[in-house]
Amino acid sequence: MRIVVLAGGIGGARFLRGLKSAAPDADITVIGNTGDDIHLFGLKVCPDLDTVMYTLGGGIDEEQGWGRADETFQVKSELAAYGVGPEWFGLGDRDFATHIVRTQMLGAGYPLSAVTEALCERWQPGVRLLPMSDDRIETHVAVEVDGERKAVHFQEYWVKLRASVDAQAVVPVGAEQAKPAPGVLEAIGAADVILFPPSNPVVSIGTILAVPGMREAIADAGVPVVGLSPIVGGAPVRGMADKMLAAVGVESTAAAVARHYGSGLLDGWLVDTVDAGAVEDVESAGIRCRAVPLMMTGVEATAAMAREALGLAEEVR
Ligand code: GDP
Ligand code: FO1
Ligand code: CA
Repeated sequence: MRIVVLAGGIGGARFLRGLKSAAPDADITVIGNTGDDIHLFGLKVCPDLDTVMYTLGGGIDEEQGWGRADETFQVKSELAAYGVGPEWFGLGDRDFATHIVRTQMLGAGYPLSAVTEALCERWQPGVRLLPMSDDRIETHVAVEVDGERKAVHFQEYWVKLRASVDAQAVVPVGAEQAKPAPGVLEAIGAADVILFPPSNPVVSIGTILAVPGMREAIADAGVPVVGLSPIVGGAPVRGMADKMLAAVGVESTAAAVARHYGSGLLDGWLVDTVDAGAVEDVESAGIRCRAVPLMMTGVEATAAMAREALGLAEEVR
């Protein structure tokens, strides 16, 4: 079975670990979000691609959900001693090596997709990890700070400002001119099922869908598209999805997120058991819906979620 998964960072990566366990023989292609990417110290950092790569490759800091296990921060403190920041973004020594290799290869002329493949040679994530695009796309968030309206990089909004101010708009800068990376449209066209893990609907999956041609390819694939809600009991399990959803005028409920994707894109939607009351609402929007446990407390619980998603895909096929 060929499965295509659109993934952000932590939510996407953890779901993929469960999916691999639930479908060990499946051929899984991951289309990763690159809207969170940021250039720091002359290096290109791809948080969501790295989170997927490290999580599936066994190098992730499990508790934190991003960055490397057993990390140290010598380089960061040496940079700070020179007065070179930003200090608000925690790049560790082990992680730095990834960004150095990536930046060196990009400088030599390799596209991000080829660089990602090369990095995955080491990590062996057990999936084919493709960036959504080789073109530079950066999510910016419009905020008002001290009466001044400005746009900040998504990482500045989340990591520096800790999403403490409301987001007025979210813009995937560069998306309109971008093309899907090589292999992306082909993987979608050859898929037997397409899954949206419980990733951020705006700054992870929304950004991937903003790449021209992506939505159409998914709709035209003619295969079941099933998603899992990242919103449980009216709030994100972690992160700032509520702020991002508010910025695009969507309520932070499992049903509202399903309606936001819409029946033109989604065939099936899983909500958590605490949101069983939302099933009828989602189904009235033309999307088949089930309520099942959606907390990724471990690989087995997550594998059960993946089996439910694949089961729902068979039902709507
Ligand atoms: P990020 O790039 O690291 O923010 O990760 P993603 O975009 O892939 O996923 C973020 C989303 O995962 C957040 O909106 C969370 O609410 C959701 N999430 C995290 N853990 C869980 C979980 O155990 N269950 C569910 N249903 N959602 C989760
Ligand atoms: N998240 C933080 O909250 N603080 C950090 O200092 C931080 C550093 C960082 C470095 C590399 C990396 O791959 C991810 C990192 N993250 C950090 C996570 C990342 O900013 C976010 O979780 C996602 O991009 C949110 O979608
Ligand atoms: Ca992310």
